Amino acid sequence: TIDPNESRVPVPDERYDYLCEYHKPASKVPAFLNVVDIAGLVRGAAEGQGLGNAFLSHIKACDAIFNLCRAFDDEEVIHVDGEVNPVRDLETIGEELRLKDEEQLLQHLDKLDRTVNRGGDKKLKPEFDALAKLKTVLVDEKKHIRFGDWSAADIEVLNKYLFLTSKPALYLVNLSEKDYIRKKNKWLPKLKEWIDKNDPGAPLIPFSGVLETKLLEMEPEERKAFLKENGITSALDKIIVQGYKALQLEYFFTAGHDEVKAWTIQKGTKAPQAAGRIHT
Ligand SMILES: Nc1nc2c(ncn2[C@@H]2O[C@H](COP(=O)(O)OP(=O)(O)OP(=O)(O)O)[C@@H](O)[C@H]2O)c(=O)[nH]1
Ligand SMILES: [Mg+2]
Repeated sequence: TIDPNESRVPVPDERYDYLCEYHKPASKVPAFLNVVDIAGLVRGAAEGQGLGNAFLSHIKACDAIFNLCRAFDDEEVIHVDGEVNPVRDLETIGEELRLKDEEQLLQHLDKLDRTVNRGGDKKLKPEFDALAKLKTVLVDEKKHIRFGDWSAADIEVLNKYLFLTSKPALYLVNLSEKDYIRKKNKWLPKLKEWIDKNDPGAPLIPFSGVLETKLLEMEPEERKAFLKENGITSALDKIIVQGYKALQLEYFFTAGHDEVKAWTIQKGTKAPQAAGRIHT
């Protein structure tokens, strides 16, 4: 991958399917998740190794990050670091994101220091203080920003800068078809342990790239039979639904003969405001 690849995927929902089935509407609008596939981060990416710096702008524009790692062996598929080791890969990715934020944060701090402390412009003092507080977590403690304890005022500053490590992460683990079917892989317990320690509560989703490709190539009947025979489901729906959930969005439906439509709102929006989305 060199340039980012973007796709807009409908969020699967049985209730939506039911409404469409029931109303047979002229127009159907499900909820969508935009997914952008970017080049993998190698060690040193924050300093321009591999495809380097481009990832900053690519990730900055997103609201959550899928970290996809490899847990299948295949002599034919080389790994940049030689051996397959997804725990090391998650460490690498996490550290490159942190380093990129560190670089950005120090730049902003330096600039604010010049205007606020040396230039005497006190207007931006609260922003300087918030960034200085961020520095303790990100640089001194070497932690991702989302694990800090932030006040409402800090969050306002955070929202302005869109730091990479403030975004929620999900972990996708690519298994061989065999491991996915038997639901067993030697890395899964280690990855679970790593996530519990480094990103508690973040979703860990095993899938199999080869298997999903194979499923997409099958006819619907054949696919159904294959899934049933092996006692498995495709992981795609789960990946999309969990990805959408990470965005802190939710949706409600309007349904009728003309249209069945999902309306997206921020989680926690009250009904009158939600209704305002429709009646504009
Ligand atoms: N066996 C196997 N090979 C795979 C799978 N997914 C990808 N590959 C192979 O791995 C190689 C790299 O795949 P990509 O999908 O380009 O990997 P990537 O991580 O997106 O790479 P970058 O975008 O360059 O960071 C290709 O030769 C693929 O055919 C998989 O699930 N199983
Ligand atoms: Mg790629």
